[in-house]
Amino acid sequence: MNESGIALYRTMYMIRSAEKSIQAHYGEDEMKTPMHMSMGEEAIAAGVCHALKPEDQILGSYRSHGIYVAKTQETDRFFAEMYGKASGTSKGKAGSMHLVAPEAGLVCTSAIVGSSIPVALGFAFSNKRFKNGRMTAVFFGDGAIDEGVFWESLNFACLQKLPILFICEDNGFAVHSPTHARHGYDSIADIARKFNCNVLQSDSSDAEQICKLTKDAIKLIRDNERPAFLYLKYYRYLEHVGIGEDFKAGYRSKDEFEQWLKVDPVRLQREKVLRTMGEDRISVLEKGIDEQIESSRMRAKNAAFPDAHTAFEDVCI
Ligand SMILES: Cc1ncc(C[n+]2csc(CCOP(=O)(O)OP(=O)(O)O)c2C)c(N)n1
Repeated sequence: MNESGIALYRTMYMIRSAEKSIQAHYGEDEMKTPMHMSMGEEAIAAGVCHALKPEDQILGSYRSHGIYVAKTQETDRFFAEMYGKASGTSKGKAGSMHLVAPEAGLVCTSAIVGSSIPVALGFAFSNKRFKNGRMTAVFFGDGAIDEGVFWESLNFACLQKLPILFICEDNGFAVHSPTHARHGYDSIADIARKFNCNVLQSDSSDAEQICKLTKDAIKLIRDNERPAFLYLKYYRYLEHVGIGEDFKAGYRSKDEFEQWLKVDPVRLQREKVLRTMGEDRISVLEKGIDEQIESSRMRAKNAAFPDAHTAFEDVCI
């Protein structure tokens, strides 16, 4: 196992541990923000972010805990935002759906489906114009494909040959509506292929494979001077919004979930790392991360709320 395999496991474990901590404490009703959890999706967040350089930019949706942790590798400001505290990523005013970390390249995340996509185009356009070599990656769900802005943006990016990576994370549902009930075509990837862009796809939950695919996509973007579209499948473990399971809602089955659990991304990578690291060293690594998460959470819980007079600062009114 090389260093990058261990680094990928470290990142995925940190994402999972942070969300488990949210699950354990959300019921105390001190984190007031709605939660769109990333469990099941860790290989995409970690795989893509590890393939990017620190100066590269990413943008995402309201389901962005995974990409935040993967790109920043930090959890203090993350938990402070969950608790609505002044030390949070947006000074406690935005919550889980609007995480930002511009210093680490996380430009923005947004609650409005598809809305980060045209913003990403602006960054890619600027990068191309200033020839600074930075890559822009924008993450969105299959529901964003239903928005006209996705197709307009894909067209503009292809026309202008922008250095941009579109990442569609298809979990098969927009809230409870399955893809086949919303799309009058069979394959998003096939349609994207008709545009002048590089299309790559995978249904793997192996973070090393996703990382390799992303590196291939970036090379194609640079070599062909064309955007790339990564179409990736994963299974959302928890309800659309909230911290629990929703198999009783009747729109999907627990059997399906159990099939995906067999290829759980975090466990898959752990098994690979175990072969070279051994159980004792992995346990030390995991314990260190769990302690970091608990210390971030406690610091956030005990931190100060923003002053009332700051309510109208940093906002457009
Ligand atoms: C423009 C817009 N329309 C509708 C909604 C309501 N809405 C919130 S999440 C969601 C489903 C999006 O599904 P998908 O893009 O597949 O992302 P996932 O939640 O599966 O990660 C919808 C329709 C919204 N937030 N924004």
